[in-house]
Amino acid sequence: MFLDKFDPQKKQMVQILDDKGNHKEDLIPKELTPEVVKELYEKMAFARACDKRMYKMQRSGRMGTFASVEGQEAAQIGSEFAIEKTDWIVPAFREIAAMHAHGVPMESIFLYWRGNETGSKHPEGVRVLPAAVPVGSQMLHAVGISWASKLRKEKDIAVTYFGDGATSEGDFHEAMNFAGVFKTPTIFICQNNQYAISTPRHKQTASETIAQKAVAYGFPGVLVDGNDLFAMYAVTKEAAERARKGEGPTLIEAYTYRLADHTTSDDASKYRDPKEEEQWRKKEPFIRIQKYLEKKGLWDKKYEDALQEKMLVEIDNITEKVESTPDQTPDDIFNYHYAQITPALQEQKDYLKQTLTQKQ
Ligand SMILES: Cc1ncc(C[n+]2csc(CCOP(=O)(O)OP(=O)(O)O)c2C)c(N)n1
Repeated sequence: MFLDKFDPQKKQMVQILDDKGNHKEDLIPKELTPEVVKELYEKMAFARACDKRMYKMQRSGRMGTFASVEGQEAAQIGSEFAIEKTDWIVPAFREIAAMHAHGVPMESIFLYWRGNETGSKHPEGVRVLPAAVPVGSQMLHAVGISWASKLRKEKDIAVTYFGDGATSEGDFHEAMNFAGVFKTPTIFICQNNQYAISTPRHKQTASETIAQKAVAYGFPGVLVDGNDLFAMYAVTKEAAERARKGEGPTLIEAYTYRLADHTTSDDASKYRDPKEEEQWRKKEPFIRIQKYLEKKGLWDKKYEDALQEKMLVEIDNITEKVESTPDQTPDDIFNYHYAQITPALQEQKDYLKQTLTQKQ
C-alpha cells in the first residue's frame, strides 16, 4: 500500500498525523485505536523521562557518556509495535525506546550506560541484540539473523536501526546488497536525524533521499515522517508482512531530528543553528499525539501530570536499583567478549592486572 505508492526518488513522504495534530483517518490502521495510541504514547513518554534522568545522572557523575533518544521516540515505538516479540531487534546505540518496548528492562539500559556490561545481557527470550557502537556494524548482524531464519523456514524477521551517518559505511552497502540478493526478511530503519555528530545530512550523501538507495539494491525504500507514530507503525507493518511472505527486505527512512546533543560529550550549539532546533521542536512527535488524543478525550494536562508523577516513582526505583548494583571489576572488560577468552585478550588482561597491582 505505502511501499509502492510513495516514490522515494520523488521525495514523497508517508505522513498520517501531521505536526498540527491533523490526521488522515482512512490511513490509520484499524488496530491503532485511540486507546492503543495512548498506550504507545505512554511508552514514548517513559523513554523520554528515562532519557532525562540519565542526562541528569551523567551531569552529576552518576552515569557514563550516553546517547539521547529525544525526538526519535515515535520512530522507534511505532516501528517496534509493528513487529512480533519473536522478531529480532538489532540496534545501534540510540535505541532505548525500541529496546525497552521489545523487552529489555530499563535497568539494563541504565547499567549499560553506566559502563556495566551486565546491562548488555538481556533476559532469556528477549530478542534484542546489545547496543552496537561501531557505526553500521549491526546491519550485517541483522541480515545474518534474518537469513538464518529464512534458511530454517521460520517466520521471524529482523529489524535493524541505524543513523544517516551509518549509510556511508561499507557495512550498510554490504548488508543491503546481501539482503537484496538473498531476499532476507530484514527491515532496515534509517533514523535520519539530520546529523552524524557534526556532519549534516547534505554532506553525508548526494542522494536526494536515503530511502532511494534501496532501489539500487533491488528492493523497496520508503520515506516516512519519523516523528509520526502512525506512519512509522503502518509502514513497518507493511514491510514486516512483506518480509514474512518471503518477498524480502525493505528500507525505511524515518525522517526525524536529534533534538539533543549527539551524546553527553557533544555540544551541538557549536555546529547547529539554534533556530533550526526551534523549528524541529514544533514538529517533534509528542505534541501531535497529545493533540490527537485530546480530540478523542484521552489527553489533558491532569492526565499528563499524573503520568509524569507515576513515571518518576518508577524511575526513582530503577535509579536506586542500578546505583546499588556493584560496579564491575577491570577483569570484566575482557570477560564478555567471547565464551572462552582468546590468548591475545588473556595477555592484555594479565597486563592490566599487573599494571593495576603495581599502582597500588
Ligand atoms: C566505525 C565507527 N566510526 C566512527 C565512530 C564514531 N562515531 C560514533 S557515533 C558517530 C556518528 C553516527 O551518526 P549516525 O549514524 O547518523 O547516527 P546518530 O548518532 O545520528 O544516531 C560516529 C562517527 C564509531 N563509533 N564507529
